[in-house]
Amino acid sequence: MPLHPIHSTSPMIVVANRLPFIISKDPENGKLIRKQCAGGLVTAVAPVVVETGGLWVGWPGVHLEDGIVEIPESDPEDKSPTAGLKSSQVVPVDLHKQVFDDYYNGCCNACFWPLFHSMPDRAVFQGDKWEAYKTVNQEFAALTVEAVRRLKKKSPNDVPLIWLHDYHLMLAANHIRAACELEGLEIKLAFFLHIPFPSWDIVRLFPWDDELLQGILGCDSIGFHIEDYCLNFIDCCKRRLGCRVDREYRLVEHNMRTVSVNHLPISIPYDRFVKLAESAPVVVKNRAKEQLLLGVDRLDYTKGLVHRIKAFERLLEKYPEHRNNVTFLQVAVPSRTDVKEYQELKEELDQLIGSVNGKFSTANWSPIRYIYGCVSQDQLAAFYRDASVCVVTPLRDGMNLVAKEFVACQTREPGVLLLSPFAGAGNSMHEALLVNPYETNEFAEILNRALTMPKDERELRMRQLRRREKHLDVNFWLRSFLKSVDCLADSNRSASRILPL
Ligand code: GDG
Repeated sequence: MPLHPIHSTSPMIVVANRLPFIISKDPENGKLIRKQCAGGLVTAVAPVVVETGGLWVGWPGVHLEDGIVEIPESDPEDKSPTAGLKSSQVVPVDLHKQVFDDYYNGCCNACFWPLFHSMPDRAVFQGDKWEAYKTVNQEFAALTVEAVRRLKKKSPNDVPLIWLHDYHLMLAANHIRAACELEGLEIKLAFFLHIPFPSWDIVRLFPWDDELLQGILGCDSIGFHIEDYCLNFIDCCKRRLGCRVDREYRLVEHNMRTVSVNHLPISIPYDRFVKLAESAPVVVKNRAKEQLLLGVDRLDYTKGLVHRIKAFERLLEKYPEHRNNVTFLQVAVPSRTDVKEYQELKEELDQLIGSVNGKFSTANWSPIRYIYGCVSQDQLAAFYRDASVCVVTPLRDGMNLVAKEFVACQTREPGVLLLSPFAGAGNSMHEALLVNPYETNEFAEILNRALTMPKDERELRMRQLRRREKHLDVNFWLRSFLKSVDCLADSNRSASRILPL
């Protein structure tokens, strides 16, 4: 549960590509069990779904045709945020394997992911994949309407709040709206995008951009991480669809409805990370002798991992005094491993890291420690706490939670955050050192500046960063969202009025 319970006036139906846990078979007895995903979204939102008696609609991570017939109840020992979520509150979306593959890999990952990260050369536009995307969005919509019926049967006067998540579900809203209107079911519809919303120049490359924009506009309220993405979206609606818009109040008129566009920067369960850091095992014993540069990312081409290693190599060339003292620890979580581009990226990174290590390693020291895999949250918190510098340098990123988690875990000697201006987080974490990941020399200079920054400057910067992130945590994000859709129960309203630092 969140530390400060957040009350919604409406039962919430979350609709996301994935359920808040993965279902798998217990290897010992073959029984179905829930495996937790510890993301910020689940931590913040699952308790509200539990508390409002709402529902979570999503793909269970396996195809039901693989033999899964029902959602298991949570384990009695389960202390995760989804523990209170009864199996009756979970709506699994059963999708045909081929259709799912075309929708998920063919359209979401091969087209929307690169396009929305402003990398159009990587985007593949295929009509049949777009058709699969439409089909899957209709299926999600149909199950969501079914979920509304269930809630209405139980309490007819409630107005369910449907919250659609991310680029997988940009076309579901109009189907839900039409079906509910036909049956006289009153609802509120909101959408939140976790990745950037690019400029009109990029969006117009998508051959079916009008359908896409109209799909998103099926919601009453649309949320993006930062103001730039809001303005990009509003601009697209005006230029492609000819909508009347108000940039100042962030409103778009479409189909006789007024849609509000809100910037809602997502964040992390700050206090939970502080607690983790306080009890995490020691990684660096003596910072005077050993400095850790840390990178934590999914292995994805948007995260700028190759650029980062090249800059570190340049640092070691230009500033040999760092050799033997500084280690770059990169945690790269495997992601989309069946996609060729991701396999190629892994090979490129493996080779680059091998060559840098070969070039500089001595009998007692190697410059790069590379973990290709997922570490536990305790271990992650230990890395965050003991790192001298956290290097968050994506080429493009919706927000980036790693930057925020690092700051929360800096409970001892203050380190330095290096941040790309192309991450949404770069918009508000002003005390970080900003670095353009494309400029290797400048990048190496800033790495050196971070490693040699005086303690009082580090302290000052980190104190400010921590104050802001503590206040603007994931619960603040959730409250701001509920306020924007007018679903925040009164007892919480005053808390959300406190202005950011
Ligand atoms: C998308 C958007 C936006 C990473 N390695 C390990 C591990 N992690 C956890 C981190 C963090 C999460 O994964 C990564 O979140 P990011 O925000 O950095 O990036 P995406 O996965 O691309 O997320 C992004 C986000 O959605 C939210 O809206 O900020 O811009 O791209 O929480 O801690 N966790 C564990 N072990 C690891 O090795 N346990």
